[in-house]
Formats: sequence, C-alpha cells, structure tokens
Amino acid sequence: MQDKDLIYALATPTGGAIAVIRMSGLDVKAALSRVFTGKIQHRYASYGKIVYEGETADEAVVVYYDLPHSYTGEDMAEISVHGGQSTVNRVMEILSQTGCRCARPGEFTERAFLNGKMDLTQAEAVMDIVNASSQKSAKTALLQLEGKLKEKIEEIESSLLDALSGMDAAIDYPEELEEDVFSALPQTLNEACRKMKLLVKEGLSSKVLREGVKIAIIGVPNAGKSSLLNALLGTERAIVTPLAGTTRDTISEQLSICGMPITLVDTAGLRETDDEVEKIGVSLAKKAADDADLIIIAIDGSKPLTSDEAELFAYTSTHDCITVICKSDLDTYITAQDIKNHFNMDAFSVSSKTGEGIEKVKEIIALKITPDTESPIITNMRHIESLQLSLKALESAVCGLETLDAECLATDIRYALTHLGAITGREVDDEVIDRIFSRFCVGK
Ligand SMILES: Nc1nc2c(ncn2[C@@H]2O[C@H](COP(=O)(O)OP(=O)(O)OP(=O)(O)O)[C@@H](O)[C@H]2O)c(=O)[nH]1
Ligand SMILES: [Mg+2]
Repeated sequence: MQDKDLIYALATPTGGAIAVIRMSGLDVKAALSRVFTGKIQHRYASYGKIVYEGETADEAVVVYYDLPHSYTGEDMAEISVHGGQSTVNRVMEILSQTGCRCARPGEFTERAFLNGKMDLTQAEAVMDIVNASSQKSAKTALLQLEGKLKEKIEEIESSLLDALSGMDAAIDYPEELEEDVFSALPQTLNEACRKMKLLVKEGLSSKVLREGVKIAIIGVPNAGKSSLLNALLGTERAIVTPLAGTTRDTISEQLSICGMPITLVDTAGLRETDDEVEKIGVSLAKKAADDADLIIIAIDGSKPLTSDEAELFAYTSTHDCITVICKSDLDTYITAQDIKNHFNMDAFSVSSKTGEGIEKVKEIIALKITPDTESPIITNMRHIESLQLSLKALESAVCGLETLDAECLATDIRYALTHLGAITGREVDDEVIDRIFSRFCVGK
C-alpha cells in the first residue's frame, strides 16, 4: 500500500555538519529527479546537486529505496546536505515546490506501521530508542524493535486462537466434535496467564527503575489501613483511632524496600457517606487507587467479610493487588483461604500491633516490584495496561473452567485476544494510533 502524499522532514537535529532530510510517498524518484542532478537508484548513494530554477541550493548525497524495501514501505529517499540552517531551509523549500509536504510528527513510522513494515510495539520502540536516556532503556527498546515483544505476544495469541477455535466448534457443532476440546484448555489458559503475568511483572519492574513505585492502601473504614502504613514505615505517621472514618485525607510517605523507592499512600476508608469531608476523602482514595502501581487491599480479619469488601475487590479487579488481612492478633473471621475461595487472590495475615507478618508483606511487595536483572522486553505503560486487561479476561476464563460453558469461555478468550491485539496494533482504533504517533518527533 502506498500513501498518496509525498512527505519530507528533517531527520537530524539542527546545527550539525550534515543534515539528513527524508522523503517518502508515491514516486519519490520522479519528484526528486526534478531538483536533484545525480542518478537516483535503489539502494545507491549518489552524489549530485539540488538545483531549482537554475540555481544550485547545495551539493547532496541521496540514498534512494524503491518500495517496499524501505523504512516506510513506500518509495523513500534520504538526502544528506550541509547542515547550515539556511541551506536546510532552502532545500526543504525546494522540496515543497516539487509537491512534497512537511511530515507530521511520527508520520514516517506511522506509514511503516500502516504498510505492515512493523507492528505497534516496534513502532513505539522507535520512539523509545530516540528518547532513551539510559543504556538499559535503549537496550530494552532495541529488543522491542527487533520484534521480541511482538513474538511473545503472538505466541500467546496463537495458543488462545487455538483454544478459541475449539470453543467455537463446541458451540457450533457440539455433536460432531471428535476430540474433547476442553481437555487441553486448563493447560493452555494457565500457561498463557503465566506468560502474561511475567511480562506484566517485567514491565512494572522496568518502571521501578525509571520512576519508583506508588502503592496505595485501601479498604473499608477501620480495616487497619493507617496502622498498616505506620507498621510498614516503622513510625506513628498516621492517626489511628477505633472510630471508623478517622483518615479523611490521603497521606503519602516515602519508604524503601530492598533499595527500591516507594511512595506509600494511606487513604480514607471506602464507604457510602453523607459526610461532605468524608465524601471528598473517598473520592481521593479512589483516585489514589487508580493512580497506584500496586494496591494493598486491607481487610479487617477480626470481622466477617462484608458486601463493601466484595465491592472493593470488584473495584480493583483490573489492578495489581496484594490482599492483607489485618489484626491477626485478634480472633479471626477471615483466612487467606477465604480470600482465595471468594476472590481468587493470595492474601497475607498481619498484625500491625505485634508486627507479625509485616516483614512478609514487605517481601511480597519486593517480589512484585523487583526489577529483573535481565532486560525486560516491555516498558511501555500502554502495553502493560493492555496486558493487565487481557490477563483479567483470561483469569475469568480460568474461573469459568469449572462450568465448561463454551460460550462464556469463548467470550473471555475473545476479550483477552482483543486486548492483546491492542498491543501489536492488530485490534486498535484510529484514535489510539493517532495518540501514539503524535508523541513522536518530526522526521521519525
Ligand atoms: N488488635 C489490633 N488492632 C488493630 C490492628 N490494626 C488496627 N487496629 C485497630 O483498629 C482500629 C482502626 O485502625 P486504623 O488503622 O485507624 O484503621 P483505618 O483503616 O485506617 O480506619 P479509617 O482511617 O477510619 O478508615 C484502631 O482501633 C486500631 O488500634 C491490629 O493489628 N491489631
Ligand atoms: Mg485510617
């Protein structure tokens, strides 16, 4: 596929000895030959002059690529001229006289994506490489450009597509099935979940390296959130009282776990309330949860589970969470097994009063966020969020394995595939594509 417009842009920073101007689009050769005196030949670097209306603007070396063997998949040329600003401006002015227009930010890479030269993960990697501030992040972006992330996603997609076709067969031709399409399903789904969790974990760790991690403690009033914050910090930072609704504002404190910078946020207990101040606190708490990289759901283990707590699990279902059952020194109504049974999550008991379990919670936090010493292949928040959504859909499918309802399973698997498709660009809407490429610089 070839875009109609001919585009050009300066691809190098200003002020260098040499400037490279890129051109891409339909019949670059014809347009360029009107102003360039050298030979224009596929994969050749030719010397010549840029001449317009009898006047030479500069000497130039042009490297030309025939479609589809170029970065964009279209006819393309890279024109090297002297780097002086006025020369570059003059050459670009001349190019615009040949019917070329100035490219939008990221338009070369966007065309490469639209022409199937790369998937979205690779296109986004181009920008990450251009912007990489450390060798490690550049190395990660390069792996992504080489298609490592794409390969991993496609591997998961392929196993899910197999599973989905089995489910579709079970729905459409239940009596004609020769093999049991359900038998391999647990293994396929669990394996896909495992791979995705690893990618998410790697992705979050890379974020730790860059920015540190934000952890929000949320729960119903009186669950023991502020006490947990104090116990994790080792100081009496937040006010603790037996009254439900003690914490109104969010409280942020810095702490370090295994050398990793963490911002720990205590929040107001989540409940329906008519109290104006508490209402604001509740909405701040929800915002803190939404913004957090990791959520600690604090549950009061000395009381039976309530519907408010069930709502809490539903609210946080798309987030990375740790469940902490507080007040383990008191009589317990809730065990880790209960949380596993009801919400399919691992939980850890602590007593902020005696300190029991606090070190364990720190270990679990560290496990969740420790950067991998290997280069992670996923660093982009858009990818991580899509993976998390896909993972949720798959986890729902895993829960559905008990009933073996082919329609529900197929729906969950389809959701999981849709979110995976958003990573590679297979299933992504134009708005997202526009947003991604608008973050590029001109000339990329
Ligand atoms: N025995 C015991 N009591 C605890 C523990 N943790 C908290 N509590 C008590 O539970 C009550 C509520 O504790 P907070 O830490 O204020 O609970 P919170 O979730 O911050 O409550 P709000 O800010 O009102 O939402 C207080 O009376 C605490 O002393 C614990 O581990 N053991
Ligand atoms: Mg509190």
